[in-house]
Amino acid sequence: MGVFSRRRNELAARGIDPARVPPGQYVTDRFPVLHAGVTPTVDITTWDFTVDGLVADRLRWSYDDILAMPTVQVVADIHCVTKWTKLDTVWEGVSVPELMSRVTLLPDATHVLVRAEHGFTANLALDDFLRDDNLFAYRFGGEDLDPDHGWPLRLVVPHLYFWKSVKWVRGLTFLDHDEPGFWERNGYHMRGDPWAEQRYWGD
Ligand SMILES: Nc1nc2c(c(=O)[nH]1)N[C@H]1C(S)=C(S)[C@@H](COP(=O)(O)O)O[C@H]1N2
Ligand SMILES: [Mo]
Repeated sequence: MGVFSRRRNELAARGIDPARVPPGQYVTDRFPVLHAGVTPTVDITTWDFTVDGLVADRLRWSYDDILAMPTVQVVADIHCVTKWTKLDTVWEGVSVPELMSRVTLLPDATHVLVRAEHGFTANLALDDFLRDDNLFAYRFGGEDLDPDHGWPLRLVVPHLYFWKSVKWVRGLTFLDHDEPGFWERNGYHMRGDPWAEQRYWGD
């Protein structure tokens, strides 16, 4: 029996539909913590979220402004480039389309650079960013998001590898071109589709 059919049989024996697991991934119930640098200490009273670049008006929201926006719950499978997949994760927060309904993009905008604490960034094409399943999450599994997993606010982009799901997010810069973010400058793929195994440069 080949490695692929063995893997499919193992997943099926655990009651997992193999069609939910992208190539090269294994399923875990754990929730590993992975990031560059240290978990930031956040003062929520001075915390802000800013929107700039190719927008009609720059915007600045406080944490209370974010909490006052309508909430959504998203159940998503997440896929890390280090090969773990976690199924049925439950997130709550503000959907990207909901937040973006307050932003007027200029016609030239094609990409967004998501900005986070410590100068961390990740790039997304607008087609990948403006999706109904994407959200700015502040709750996970029915509880406040753990600081190690991105509290006070984390972008979740379920259809791409998890490094695009920026923890400790602080804002958005809209661009008329693609620009690599932190991990993308360090060898990770510009897009990161797990179903196409877009892990690293040249994939
Ligand atoms: N701000 C920030 N967000 C980040 C990262 C980071 O280094 N800084 N790493 C990314 C990577 S590579 C992964 S795999 C996931 C890990 O999220 P987790 O620690 O909640 O599992 O966070 C992503 N978001
Ligand atoms: Mo990662």
